[in-house]
Amino acid sequence: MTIMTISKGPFDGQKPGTSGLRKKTRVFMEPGYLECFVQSTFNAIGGAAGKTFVVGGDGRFFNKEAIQTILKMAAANGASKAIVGQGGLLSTPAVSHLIRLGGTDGGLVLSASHNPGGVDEDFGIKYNVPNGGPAPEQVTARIFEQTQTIAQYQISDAPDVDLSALGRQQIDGLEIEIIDPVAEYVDLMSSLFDFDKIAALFSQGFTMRFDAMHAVTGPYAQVILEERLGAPAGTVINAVPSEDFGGGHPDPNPVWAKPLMDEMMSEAAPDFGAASDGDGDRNMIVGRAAYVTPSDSLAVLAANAHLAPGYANGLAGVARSMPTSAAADRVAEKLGIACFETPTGWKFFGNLLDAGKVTLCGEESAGTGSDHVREKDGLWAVLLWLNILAERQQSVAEILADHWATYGRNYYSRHDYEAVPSDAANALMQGLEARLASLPGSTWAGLTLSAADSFSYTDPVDGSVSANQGLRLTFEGGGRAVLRLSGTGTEGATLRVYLEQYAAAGGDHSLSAETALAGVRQATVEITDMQQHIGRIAPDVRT
Ligand code: VG1
Ligand code: CO
Repeated sequence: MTIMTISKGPFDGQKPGTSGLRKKTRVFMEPGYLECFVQSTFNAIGGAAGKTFVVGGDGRFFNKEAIQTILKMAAANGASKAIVGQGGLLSTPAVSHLIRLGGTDGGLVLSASHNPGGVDEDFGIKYNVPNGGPAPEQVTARIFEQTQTIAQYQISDAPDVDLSALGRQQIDGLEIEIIDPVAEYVDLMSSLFDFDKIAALFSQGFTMRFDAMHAVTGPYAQVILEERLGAPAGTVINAVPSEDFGGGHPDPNPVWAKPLMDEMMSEAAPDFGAASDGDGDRNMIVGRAAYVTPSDSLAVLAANAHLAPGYANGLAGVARSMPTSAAADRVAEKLGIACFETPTGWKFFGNLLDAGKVTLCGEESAGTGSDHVREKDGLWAVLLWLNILAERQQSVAEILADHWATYGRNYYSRHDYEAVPSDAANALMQGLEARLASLPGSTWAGLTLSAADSFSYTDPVDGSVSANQGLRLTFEGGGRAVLRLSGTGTEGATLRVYLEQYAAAGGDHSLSAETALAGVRQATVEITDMQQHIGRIAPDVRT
């Protein structure tokens, strides 16, 4: 074992983000950088001695090298066991499940999620705690504290581990078990959903396209959809994980999954389309000529989850991140269950799930999940949709139309302004924040503000407070805009502007989102002095 000395903490100024640590890959490859984060994590949890960890990643460039480093550091820190996905692959929800299944001390996930991969793109690492979920703020704060003072790390001199061979190996007293990344996850899914019913749907001629986006869900989707549920070969496309995700962004939204969107809008569209992201925790749902926004998807799933065996007893409650539309709230109200509003990031759902207060959770950023794990879960959402489609024997478009007719429609879109100079983005946010109290009652682009505040969350379980979680502008007539800065970007600042407009049940639900949201958008551009602050009002990405 070698004790390496670090002269200067490489993390100066790096605060914990929405989801672990994300940086350019070359930064992670700098000597001592990854090591500093891993040692700080071990230190923050009272050391690794005697502990068991799950380790895996989404297969992006530097995944295998990072895993070798982590295993050698776990060995040198006295950990007793590491459970590793074969080839270094594990989806984020699979890691969460394995942590829970084995009662382990947590896991390390190598991924920058939906960000592109490659030597000049992004890499990331996050620590998940023993409940299977992302480290809560108290834990990420302790990791950050450690990075500020860390002076050395411990690493084994053992040769590289063979990540391709299933079974057990040893280095320096650390037992390493290489497992099939897919098997346990498939068992979990088959315990929640009616696989026979979904298989019958496929055998009736129901057609589907699942775009794995060259990322980690390819092997999972092939086993579940094609082998277990009998969907024809070719249902899953881009199924082999590649180090640079085929040169694309493994981000399941209409912009980055455009080939799938084009197919679903074409004459030859299959009945159902879906995609997942780099690490398999996000999902996109699209029917023939019917894109389902993530906020609507959460609401439809909440309204119909009881049709799947795993949720036949109904839901304890639902939770959504604050910028997610209020569509799920209307379903919760009708079901007579609680609806919680949390800050952005899955870590905030953990306590609610552990306490049994909620069963389903979702975020507008294409994340949906339930109490089966403590992460959002892309394939889970796809399978719940399939189970519902098999039970209702209706198209996605029919289910959506019926949903809006019952609950009304929350038109929704997120506008992202990327690589904004940090100073300019901060000035916009601070300028708006300073004026919040004076805004209610004022009118912008014909819309009157009824409320304006900065979202602060008090965790109903442990009472912890998370302030400054986004600025909210609420308009008379059912409009809302939310502004916040991304905590996962790696270049400058990303300003996210979330736009919503409610149209009541019985109203017109046939507008395009762009048309329905034009008023809220214009009012927001004016209130924030967007042009003056960041020099543009047109976003880079609209989802
Ligand atoms: C984004 C999303 C957020 C999500 C986070 C991690 O964060 O907005 O909803 O939880 O990414 O997603 P931000 O701070 O950039 O807005 V991912 O799929 O890590 O796994
Ligand atoms: Co992800």
